[in-house]
Order: sequence, then structure tokens, then C-alpha cells
Amino acid sequence: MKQYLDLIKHVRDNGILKEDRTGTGTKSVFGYQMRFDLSEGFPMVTTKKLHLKSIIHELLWFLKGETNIDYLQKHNVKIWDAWADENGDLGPVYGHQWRNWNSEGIDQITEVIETIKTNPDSRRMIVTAWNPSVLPDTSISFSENVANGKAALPPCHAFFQFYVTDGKLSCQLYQRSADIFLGVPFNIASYALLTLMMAQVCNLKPGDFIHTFGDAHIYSNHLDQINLQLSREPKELPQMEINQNIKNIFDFKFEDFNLVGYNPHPHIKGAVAV
Ligand code: THF
Repeated sequence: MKQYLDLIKHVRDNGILKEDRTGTGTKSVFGYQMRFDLSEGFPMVTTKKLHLKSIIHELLWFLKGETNIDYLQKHNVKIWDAWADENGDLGPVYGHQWRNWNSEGIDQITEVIETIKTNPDSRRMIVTAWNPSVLPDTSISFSENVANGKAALPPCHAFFQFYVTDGKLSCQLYQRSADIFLGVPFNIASYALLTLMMAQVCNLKPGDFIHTFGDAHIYSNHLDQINLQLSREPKELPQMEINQNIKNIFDFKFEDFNLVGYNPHPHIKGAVAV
């Protein structure tokens, strides 16, 4: 995962000190891109141990179109707890926009799979979670926004596009805001996994995952953790084995994934900015 280490070094050394919504303070750059050839292994960060279980369950939860954290809580995944209201609701966030855009019944995941299968040269194979009509009002609380039918948080990974060539499926994500220490390792693994799943159900081989950033930032209380990661040698990439019998994107279950050869350095804790 040299790409991730290059990113954290770049932002640590070139980032501009910048205030942010959460009041934590960041080092930030605007515009950056990484590319992962998914045939070279599964892009899990190895310079700290990642909790793959949270990543898989979060992705399955998005694909179900769910926006209440009860599914995540059932599986002991806590990464969305900070933003949910007293009923566990987050409002029309990722899953809702992916499967039922703007509550208009547009299932972007089903439609993009259909296009990949029938018109793979299309330049319109896009899924967008960005929906201006449900953006929250930042002067009121997360739960008040949810009560008003708005999303608790605007999507960070906002827009992705697929591309087919030589029997290979590639995916590029535009991420408008990126928490480099906590979120980005999750986001890379999540979209890499989604690309593998999409490729399998479309009878294609995995190509590249391209990760494009808007505001890429290191929170000021993550700088020690970033330096510790930069002192570590990256390990060999693991391989993701997926149950090959699954041919429908919505049929995948947690048990269908098996990561082999993941031998990371120890976990590093960091507080999440809310
Ligand atoms: N807000 C902020 N500040 N950072 C983010 O990365 C982020 N997200 C999602 C929404 N808002 C965000 C939530 N995703 C963790 C990981 C991903 C998150 C939120 C939190 C986290 O705390 N990870 C710990 C523990 C892992 C676990 O318990 O499984 C870690 O050490 O990795 C990014 O899209």
C-alpha cells in the first residue's frame, strides 16, 4: 500500500492548516488521486490493523438501501453511531440514494449493473449519493435534520463511475472530503470490495480502483498516528476470496468473503471528529 503511505506523507508535508466544521483543525490539500490495480491483491492498509468486519457490514448495509443503524448494531458495528438520532436513523444517506434516489424509486445500483452488462462502452455508468435536495442545515443538530427529512451528514464519498475495457471492470470514486487516518483506509477497502462484487456479478475481471479526492485532510489529533504509520514498512497485500456462486449483487452475505494473507502491523487508535 505504497499509495496510501505516499498520500499521508504528501498531506503531512504539504497540507495547509485549515479549520473545519468539527472544530478539530486539519492539515489539508485539495485534489489528489490514487490508483490500485485490483489484480495485484486486495488494497487493505497494512501499516495498521483494519477492522474488516465493519467495512463489509457497512457496504452490505449500503447495498440494502438501509439508513437506520439497527443492522449495524446487530453486528456490533459502531462507526455510524455518532450521527444517528434516538431511533437510530440517519436520514436519506448513502443506501437511500443508491437504491431509491431522491425517494423517486430510481435504483442506481440495479441500473448501473444493467448498463455494464448491456452497454459496457457507456460513459454514463454513474452512481451518485450527492443530492442537493436533502443536504442538512448545519445550524441545527443531526437529529433535527433527520426529523426534517434531511440527511444527518452529506455524503463524503459522493459519486462513482464504472468503466469496462478488455473484460475488466474499473471504478473511480470522487470523495469530496476525506479523513485520511480513519476514513480513507475504510473507503479504499469498501470501494475495492464493491468493484470485485460488481465485476463478479457482471462476469468481468476486476480492473483498477481509482480514488480521487477533493479536500483530503489529516485531523490535528491524528498526526502522531500518521507519523507512526510512516515509520512502519508496508506488508504484502492480502487476497480477497469471494463465494463465486453469488451472481446477484444483493445476495452477498458476510460469510461470502474471506480475506487471506492479511498480516498488518498492530491497530492504532484515533478519535473520530463528529
Ligand atoms: N467523519 C469523520 N470525521 N471521519 C470519517 O472517516 C467519517 N466517515 C463516515 C462518516 N463521517 C466521518 C463514518 N466512517 C471510523 C471509521 C469509519 C467511519 C467512522 C469511524 C472509526 O472510528 N474507525 C476506527 C474503529 C473501527 C471499528 O470500530 O470498526 C478505526 O480505528 O479504524 C468516513 O466515510
